[in-house]
Amino acid sequence: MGHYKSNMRDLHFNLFEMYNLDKVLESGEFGDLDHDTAVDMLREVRVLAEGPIAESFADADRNPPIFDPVEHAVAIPEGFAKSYQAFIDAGWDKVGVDEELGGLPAPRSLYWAMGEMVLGANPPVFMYAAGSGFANIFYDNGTDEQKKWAAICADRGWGATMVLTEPDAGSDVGAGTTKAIEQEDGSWHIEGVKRFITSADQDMTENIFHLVLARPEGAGPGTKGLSLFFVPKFHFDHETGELGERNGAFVTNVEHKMGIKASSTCELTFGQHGIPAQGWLVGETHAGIAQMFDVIEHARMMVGTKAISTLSTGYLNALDYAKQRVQGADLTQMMDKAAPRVTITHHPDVRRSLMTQKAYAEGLRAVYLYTASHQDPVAAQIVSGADAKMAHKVNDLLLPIVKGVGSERAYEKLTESLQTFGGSGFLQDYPIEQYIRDSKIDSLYEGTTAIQAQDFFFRKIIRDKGEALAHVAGQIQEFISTDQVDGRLKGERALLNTALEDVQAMAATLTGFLMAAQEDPKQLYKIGTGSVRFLLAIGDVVIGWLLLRQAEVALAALDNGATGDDKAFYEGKVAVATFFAKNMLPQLTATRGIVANVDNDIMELDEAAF
Ligand code: ST9
Ligand code: FAD
Repeated sequence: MGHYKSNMRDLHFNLFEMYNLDKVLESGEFGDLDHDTAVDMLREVRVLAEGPIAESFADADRNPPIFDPVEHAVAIPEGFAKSYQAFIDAGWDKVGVDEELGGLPAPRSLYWAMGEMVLGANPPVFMYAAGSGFANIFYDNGTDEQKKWAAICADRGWGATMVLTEPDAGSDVGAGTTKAIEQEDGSWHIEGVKRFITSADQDMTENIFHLVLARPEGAGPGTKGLSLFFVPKFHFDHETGELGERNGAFVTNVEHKMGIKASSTCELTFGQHGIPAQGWLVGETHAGIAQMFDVIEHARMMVGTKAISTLSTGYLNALDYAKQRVQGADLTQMMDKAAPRVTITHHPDVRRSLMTQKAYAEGLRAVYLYTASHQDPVAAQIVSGADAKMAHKVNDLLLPIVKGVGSERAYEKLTESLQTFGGSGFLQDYPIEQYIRDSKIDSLYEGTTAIQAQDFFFRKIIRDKGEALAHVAGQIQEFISTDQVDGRLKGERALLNTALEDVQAMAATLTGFLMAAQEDPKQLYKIGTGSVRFLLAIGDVVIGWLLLRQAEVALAALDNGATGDDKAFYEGKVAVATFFAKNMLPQLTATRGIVANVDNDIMELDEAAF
């Protein structure tokens, strides 16, 4: 048995019992794809994820890709390449991709549920295999001519990258200085050095195409002055795809990292090795940052799902261990030194920890799948009654929660998974230490948590005039006031109601600071100080709400006489929702007080005093 433990029962529960995937499929929006096929797909991906994909997880961590600075080439370890190939050979990289590119359209909830398993088993496999997805975005944004190139990229299985970051332009992408110089033939030469580029070289695909943000000569400052360029590693015949000369984009370093070592993180240098780095303006329009955000939105969803999946397998590994590890006597027999020894699942603190892990793993799964359901208008209508415009806004609103809250909570609660193992958790004999190292990146790349929190407040709430937030809050309110289980979750509903009021009060406080900033700009600091707390607090409300909705579905199933494994599963659903409501939601009242009392003391403090 490999390291990765999927949670197929919970995936099925979310997809079919919560979010009505059957009705989404019956809409006909996804062709012939029906219930049985969807179930088969999930099963097949699970087998692959738990087997060949997971197989190289530890080995590629201990023996990561090797960089050859002379050839500017990255060699991927053989075991990992096999895992990657198993995924590609089965054609899973084409799911969710347009038919024009040889893909199989699928509901986003199904796509991300399958993605969860790959991302939990061996995340870099999913990342290296994203070429067809990138080609789809290139296709959507490209000219008619470029659409043909996109089809070639997907058909020939080329790798792909998103190229934004520079040494002095990380969170602040608009500080980028990489230049683009227009050529007489309509193409461009790119010059500059990009940093931290995932998958910028590998030896598993014959070619790689880079989607690069660069500033055309004379363009203005900031992100709005950036344009998006298609820059292949090898030139190719634009009709047949046949490879030509090497283009002038070379990997000049590969980073040594804390985790996800199998994923090559590269410095990528354009036009400084005697060969120009030739690129083509995507769509022939200078709308680089908006186009790149088409990629970023997918990548943020991916990062959150990766983190959540890692927490889930961390929890399930911890649970298995806890059921077997015998240590100490039952607390009620603590004075009897001869009392029988018990498995650690008998200890209240281990149960508290396991239930905390379960709550966030399953709660966050519910959040990412709810979000995914708003990535298809047909599904959004079924899941929340949102029309296409509102579905788009709800997805926008929830992405910082999936990414920001998902990554923070997963990393935090994975330390609980490790703690469950005691000292053994610290060893490389178990996967948890690697899970922790591998998941730390999730709160960093694709926009740090601070950036997610600001995006959430300024763009997704204020700029949206609170419309998407009101839609989701309306759903929560409706749940609070519509009891379908004869008062059995009455106390929990009351706790959710208080928590909702708490975050609404926080939103009002932060909005108040924004208004006050018109007179006194320093009031904005208070938003900056409170915004991550606010994001995490809203995350808890959404998690608490979805867990309670799950509990309601579970209670109905129990009332209908569920037995055996199903009975245990549904009882677990009720227990975890109740636990979350009682143990996590009340903390938001304290956070509300903290946010209300935010001041500028730390901003006024002399740096020397830190
Ligand atoms: C990275 C990659 O870290 C890590 C992993 C790579 C793995 C690769 C594999 C990925 C697989 C997944 C993809 C598969 C594809 C599958 C497809 C299947 C079909 N939403 O606020 P302003 C835009 S990469 C949308 O003034 P500043 C918008 O156009 C590095 N758009 O920003 C806006 O204009 P307007 C990641 C947004 O102050 C314009 O930007 N790096 C959003 O100029 C300007 O907005 C980062 O993420 C949004 N939320 O710049 C950087 N926000 O307002 C983090 C902005 O007119 N930093 N736009 O609409 C930030 O995000 C900053 O906030 C900033 C600020 C750069 C945007
Ligand atoms: P900085 O921006 O310097 O941030 C440092 C700290 O300051 C952070 O805590 C941050 O939250 C805080 N901070 C910065 N600005 C603000 C602000 N305005 N308000 C509040 N706090 C702020 N990039 C790509 O383009 N493509 C890739 O494929 C890619 N892959 C990556 C893979 C790995 C393994 C890594 C480590 C990075 C990758 N990146 C990639 C880059 C990644 O997106 C950046 O590291 C990230 O956006 C943060 O930028 P930075 O590292 O420069 O940190």
